[in-house]
Amino acid sequence: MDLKAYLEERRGLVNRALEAYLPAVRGPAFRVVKAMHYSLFAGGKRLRPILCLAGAEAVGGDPAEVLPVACALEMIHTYSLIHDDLPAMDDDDLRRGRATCHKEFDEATAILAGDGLLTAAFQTLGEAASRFEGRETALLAVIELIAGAAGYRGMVGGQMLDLQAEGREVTLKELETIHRLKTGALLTASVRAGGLMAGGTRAEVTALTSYGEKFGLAFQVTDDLLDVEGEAAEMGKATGMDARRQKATYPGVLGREEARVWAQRLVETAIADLETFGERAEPLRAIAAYLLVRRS
Ligand code: GRG
Repeated sequence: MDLKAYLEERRGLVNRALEAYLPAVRGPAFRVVKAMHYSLFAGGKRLRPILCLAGAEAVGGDPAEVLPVACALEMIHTYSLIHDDLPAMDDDDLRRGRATCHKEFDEATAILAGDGLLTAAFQTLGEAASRFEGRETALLAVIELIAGAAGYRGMVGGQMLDLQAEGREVTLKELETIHRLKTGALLTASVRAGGLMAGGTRAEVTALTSYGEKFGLAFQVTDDLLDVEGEAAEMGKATGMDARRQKATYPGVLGREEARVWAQRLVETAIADLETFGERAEPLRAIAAYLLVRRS
């Protein structure tokens, strides 16, 4: 399949929906909404929403129908990047090729923009109830799933562990726990939510979850490799930061070559999880394979 064309089409779909779900930049709290727009429309890959649409497609659903869920996932992801870049966390100046939110606005506005996006995500999910008439139970399950993946048992917990691990040696097992929570949980929830919302069977949703878990780890291994080997201009952020912050990484623990082999194995096993879906999972297969060649 033509993955580039597929991703472009999906990105367009998601971006138009995000424009519709986010409040217009006006009103008394103009400044915080402007900061939310600034970070959300800074040109991210839209990987989580695209995984959500592809999860729906794999179980035979209409991807357009799950757009509110897909957009909520991107809002949560963008909030996490804004907060991650703050001086109290990673203290980064560059994100998605432009100044980070706190650099462009100020720290307080960036904190509020993150809070605004996180809450807008759940508002978007709540407001979507009228679209999912008869499927309210699935929507509630998806809301619970996303809250769990984003919260202290998922991304927030992983971020805590990651910060605590800075400057000390970690085992491979610890590293895996950090990344399963910090990045893997929301990626897995994305593809699972698409399958759940589109009416996938229990077996299908289990297969998508297993794919998502391996995909999440492979994403992190390749992200770590890009931090060592990638070009800052292509990445839209500074590289070499993990070493500077004394962060534990896969290339650091395994060595670059073994990390590459590990990513390859994860991608292969993720793709093997999709056997039951046939042709309909072709986008999920192609997206997983793309992890091994991505440059941003
Ligand atoms: C602040 C609660 C809280 C959590 C932050 C996701 C995260 C947790 C931190 C981001 C730090 C980081 C760079 C992690 C590596 C993996 C990652 C999430 C990369 C960015 O995701 P992409 O590549 O970004 O999907 P785009 O910009 O394309 O959306």
